[in-house]
Amino acid sequence: MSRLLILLLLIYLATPTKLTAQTENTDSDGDKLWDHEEVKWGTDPHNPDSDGDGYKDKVEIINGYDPLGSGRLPKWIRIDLSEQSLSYGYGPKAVDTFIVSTGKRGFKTPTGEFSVLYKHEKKWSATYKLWMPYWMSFTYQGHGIHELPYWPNGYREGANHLGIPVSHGCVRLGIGPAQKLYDWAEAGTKIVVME
Ligand SMILES: [Ca+2]
Ligand SMILES: [Ca+2]
Ligand SMILES: [Ca+2]
Repeated sequence: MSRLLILLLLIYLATPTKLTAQTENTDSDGDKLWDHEEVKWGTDPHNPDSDGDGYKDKVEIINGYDPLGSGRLPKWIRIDLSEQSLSYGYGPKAVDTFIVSTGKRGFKTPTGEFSVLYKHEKKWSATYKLWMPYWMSFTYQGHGIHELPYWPNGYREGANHLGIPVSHGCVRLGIGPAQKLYDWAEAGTKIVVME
């Protein structure tokens, strides 16, 4: 073999992108979680059922259970005021991200750690005389997450307000995402509101 061929072979073998591509497409234990995903979750890439409870790692994860022990993975909702976005997930997994509208100047949505206090499919705001569908309360001062509100005459807050902080402190979600989050979250789900 010529020197050039040997050199090319060495470069080929030493190329890191090639190595990355290999681990990304490897599922050593056949549990349908790639090896690099197992690293992220902390599960054993050489054992399809890391905690030995009879359920495969991937099966536990897609159903929201802890692949490394008993019980469910903790659910979380994260609201980013500067990004005007809401993400949610469980354990290290982010499920989805939605655009929101949070509190305007003087009505800023409070930052910190909260949890879903209670849910109500269609809550009436006595203060503002409007309906707030898919309501999830997270403070005792009346802050909640809900769908774009609408008035008794049927007029609905415009979706063009999403991405702009124009609410009275609540976190407004679009039609579709609001119900999706409402159906997924439960009383006690952790909520973090950050700047
Ligand atoms: Ca695997
Ligand atoms: Ca595994
Ligand atoms: Ca298991």
